[in-house]
Amino acid sequence: MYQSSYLNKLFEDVKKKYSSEPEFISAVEEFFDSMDYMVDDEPNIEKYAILERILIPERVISFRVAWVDDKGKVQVNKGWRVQFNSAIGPYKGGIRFDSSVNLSILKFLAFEQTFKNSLTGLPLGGGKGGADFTPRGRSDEEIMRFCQAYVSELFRHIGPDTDVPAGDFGVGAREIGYMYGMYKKLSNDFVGTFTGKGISYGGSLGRKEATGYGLLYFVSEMLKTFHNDTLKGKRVIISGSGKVGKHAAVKAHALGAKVVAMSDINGFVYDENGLDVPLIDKLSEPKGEYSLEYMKIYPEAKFVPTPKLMWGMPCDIALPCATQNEIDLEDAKKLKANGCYMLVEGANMPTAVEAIRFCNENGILFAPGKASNAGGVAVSGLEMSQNAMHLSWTYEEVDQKLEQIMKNIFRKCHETAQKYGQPKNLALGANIAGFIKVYDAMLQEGVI
Ligand code: 2IT
Repeated sequence: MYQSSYLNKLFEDVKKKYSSEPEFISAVEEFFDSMDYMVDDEPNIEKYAILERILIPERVISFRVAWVDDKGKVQVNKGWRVQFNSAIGPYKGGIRFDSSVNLSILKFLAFEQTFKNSLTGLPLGGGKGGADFTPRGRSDEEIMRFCQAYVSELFRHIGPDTDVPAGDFGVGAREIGYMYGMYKKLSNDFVGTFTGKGISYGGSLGRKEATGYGLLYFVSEMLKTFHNDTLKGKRVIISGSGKVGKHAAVKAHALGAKVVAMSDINGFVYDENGLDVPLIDKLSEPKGEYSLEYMKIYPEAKFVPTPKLMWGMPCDIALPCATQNEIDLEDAKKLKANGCYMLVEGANMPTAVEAIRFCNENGILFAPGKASNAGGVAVSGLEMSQNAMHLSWTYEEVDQKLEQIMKNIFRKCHETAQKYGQPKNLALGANIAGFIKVYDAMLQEGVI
C-alpha cells in the first residue's frame, strides 16, 4: 500500500491490465515506492496524467524474424522494439537476444532505461528491443543470418535521431557489426544509428568497458560519501559472465579491491585471498565462461556448481551483474548475515523489490541499476556525439567523461534523496531525479 491514494489506484490498474507482465509490474512497483514521496505534492502529475502516460510505451513494434539455419531448416523467432519514451531525446537502449525474452521483460527494461538515460544528463529517450533467440551454440553464419533478418524489419523504425539501439545480453560487438552492416545497406546511410560499434566503423573507445568501469566509479563515490573510505582491501563478489561483470572485476581489482567470488553459468569460484582477476579476464574472452578452466589452474580455490549460492559468501560489497531477479529476499538476508554492507546493481533490476526494501531497512546501502549501471548507455551517448561530429575521442577523454558522468549521477541521486529526508535511499534519489527531467519535458511538450 502506498500513502498516496492516486498511486494505489494506478497500481491496482497496472496489476489488472498487465497481469501477464510480472517483470513490468515489479519495475513499476519499485518506481512507485519512490513516487510515493512526491506525487501528492505535485498536482500537475495527476492533472496532466503524467504517470498514466509514462506507463504506456509510445510505440511497440512486434515482428516476425524468419531465417535459415546451417541445416537448411527455416527458423522463426519473435522480434520486438519497445519505443518507450522520447520526451527528452531519441529512443535509446539495448537489444537482448535470449530465449527468455518477451514483451514483459522488454517493457520493464525500456521503462527503467527511460529514467536511467535521463540521469546521464544526455539527451536520450528510453527504448529496448530484442528477440527470443539465443546466440549461444549457434554458428557465426547462423548469427549473421539471424541479425540480418532481425534488422531487415527493424531498420525502417530506427535512425540516428529516431531510435538508436545498442547491445544487451546476447548482443555484443559481433552482433552489432552484423546488424549495423545490414542497416547501412538497407538505409544507404552511414550515420551511426547503432552504438557499441567496432572502432574501425564509428565505435567509441571505452564503450565495451563502460558499464563495468562506470559501476566501480559509482561504488567509489558511495564509499567516499557514506564511509569516507575507498575500495582498497574491500571484499567484492560479482555475478554474471557477461561484459559488465568482467569489466567490473577488472576495475575493482585495479582500484585495490579483493574480488573474492565471481559466478558464470556453471557456478561460482571463491578465494578468500582474492581471485586472479587478470586470469579470469583472459579466460572469459571467447565465451564469457571461465569457472571450470579457472579451477584447473587454481585447484585450491573453492568451486560451487550453483551460481546463486554465491550470495551466501562473506563480502563487503555485492555487485549483481547478470540479469533480473538474481537476488531475492532470502539472498539479501544471507548477504546481511555475512557482512555485506553495499549492494550495487550492475545488471538491470537484479534485486527483487522485497530484497531492496530489506536492504533499506537493514543498513545495506543499495544503489539501483538505473543509476549505477548507466555508464554503458552514457558512453553510447558519447559515441552518438562523436558520430554526429565525425570525429573520435581518445580512450582517456572518454574514460574521463564517463567518470564525471557517474559522479554527477551519484550526486543527483544523493542530493535528491537528501531533499526527501532519506539520504541513504539512492533508489528514491534515482527514481525521482530521473523522473523529474522526463516529467518536466512532458509538461512542456503538451498532451501527446
Ligand atoms: O541496459 C543498458 O543500459 C544497456 N544495455 C546499454 C544501452 C545502450 O544504449 O548503450
